[in-house]
Amino acid sequence: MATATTSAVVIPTFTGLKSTAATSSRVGTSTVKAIAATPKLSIKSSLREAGIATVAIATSLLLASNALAAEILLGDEDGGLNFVPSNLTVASGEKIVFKNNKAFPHNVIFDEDAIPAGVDASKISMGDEDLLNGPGDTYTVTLTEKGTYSFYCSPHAGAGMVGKITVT
Ligand SMILES: [Cu+2]
Repeated sequence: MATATTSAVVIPTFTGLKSTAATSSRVGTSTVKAIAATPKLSIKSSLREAGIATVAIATSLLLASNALAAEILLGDEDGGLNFVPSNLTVASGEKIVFKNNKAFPHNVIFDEDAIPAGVDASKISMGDEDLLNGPGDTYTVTLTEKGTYSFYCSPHAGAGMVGKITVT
């Protein structure tokens, strides 16, 4: 009985707190609504982002196929005196870009004794005295005659900086 009396006293205290409880439950309801709405929004926006990403990939593939350029780095990542790659096959007319990477200066000289007959080495080579001095400097050449072309970097040929391109 004593326990029942105690709880009867406690009840009015809870009633007095009702307004506070109602306020906090309203806050609670709106919080739940906000949480429920957020996933819908994020699903929509992630679908939109996925769409944009697909478009971006399609565009970059298009650009890559239009460019038709092969790249040969001058100097490997460790500063070694190498063309990277040193052996490359390209299609006739494909643009070949030699790009300064490490351990420059470098240049690109085609070996007049190791290119297809009838091709003038001086027309596809840099000058013997010409050097690519700056980072990222490039020399671009286009080879149309099919066959194999040997080339070297004149300052570093003795150290083994030589390469070969096959045009098909
Ligand atoms: Cu070199």
